[in-house]
Amino acid sequence: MASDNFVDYVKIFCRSGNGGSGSRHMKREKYTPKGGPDGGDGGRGGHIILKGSNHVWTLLHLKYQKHIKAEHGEPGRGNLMTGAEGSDTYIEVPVGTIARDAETNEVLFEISEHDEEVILMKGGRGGRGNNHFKSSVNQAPEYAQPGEEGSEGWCILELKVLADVGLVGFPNAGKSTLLSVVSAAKPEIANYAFTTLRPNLGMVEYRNNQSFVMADIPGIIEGAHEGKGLGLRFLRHIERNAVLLFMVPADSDDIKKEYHILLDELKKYNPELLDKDRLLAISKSDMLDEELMSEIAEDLPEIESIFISSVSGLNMQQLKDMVWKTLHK
Ligand SMILES: Nc1nc2c(ncn2[C@@H]2O[C@H](COP(=O)(O)OP(=O)(O)OP(=O)(O)O)[C@@H](O)[C@H]2O)c(=O)[nH]1
Ligand SMILES: [Mg+2]
Repeated sequence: MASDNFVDYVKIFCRSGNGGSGSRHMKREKYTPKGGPDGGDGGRGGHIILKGSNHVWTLLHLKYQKHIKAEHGEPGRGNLMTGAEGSDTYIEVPVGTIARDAETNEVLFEISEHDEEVILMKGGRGGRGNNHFKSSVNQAPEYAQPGEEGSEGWCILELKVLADVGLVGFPNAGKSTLLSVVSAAKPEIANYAFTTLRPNLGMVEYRNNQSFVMADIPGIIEGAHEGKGLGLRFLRHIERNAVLLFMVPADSDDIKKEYHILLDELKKYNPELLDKDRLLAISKSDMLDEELMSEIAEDLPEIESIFISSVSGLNMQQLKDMVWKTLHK
């Protein structure tokens, strides 16, 4: 069985650092007994920063670290010395991570590159020292600004599946087998439902050294939109421009019907999924002879379809051409 250490969703509580307070120091030196205000500014509080990394693949490392804090800034001091900034706290996340405000569910931003840094929670500004508040009427202000407080709140981090093609099908349709044949990925394959529990990604080499990424996701079942099974959960955040490749096995009793059940689950889950381009592959077609194939071809859903077999290799290149053409149309 696939291990469940593929964590693609975490809720974390973040608190950025408070700004340090400004100083109210008065200059007092041997020859300048009334030197006036020389209080420095407080240091800024530490930010909480998300940083994209190619070295992490999941959000597992955040699953058990729910509270993340950054340091407070130091107060300003005399002689116009600014307080030290609170150090920032970096959270390493995989490329393709989306940050949301947990309260409003609003998407804040997305990390799309290695080393990209975005502030998730800003540290408080340091307060200004009394030196700034000197005026013609008050040459020796006893006042300095307090540091601004840091922010705190719950955030959601979610991982998108960065793929160009998503395989959509009932369990056992042959999705993982297809991925294993067209890419170097080695997903688990077995003759039972729900072999795949987390997405497998594979790079499909295409003509002229071009390539696209295919995602094999867990099988989708009737009632999936009500939370049954896992497949739709991953489909939720597949790349915006991805093509959906539906897979229905050749030995299905009713290919058209099966396709429509899948489509219906997608629609009930999130109608926006229907905005994606769709293709249909009739898998395991090595089980068909010419006659059966043309009989089935008479009654297919009205989308671009192709008979394939990962076992015999039937139409593998044609399938890639079809996907490529759809991705680049
Ligand atoms: N005859 C034939 N059998 C196939 C073909 N592709 C896959 N199978 C078999 O179908 C069964 C299921 O294959 P998987 O690739 O694990 O199916 P899946 O869609 O990934 O299934 P889940 O992960 O459970 O959703 C396995 O026993 C495969 O050997 C094919 O082209 N022809
Ligand atoms: Mg599978």
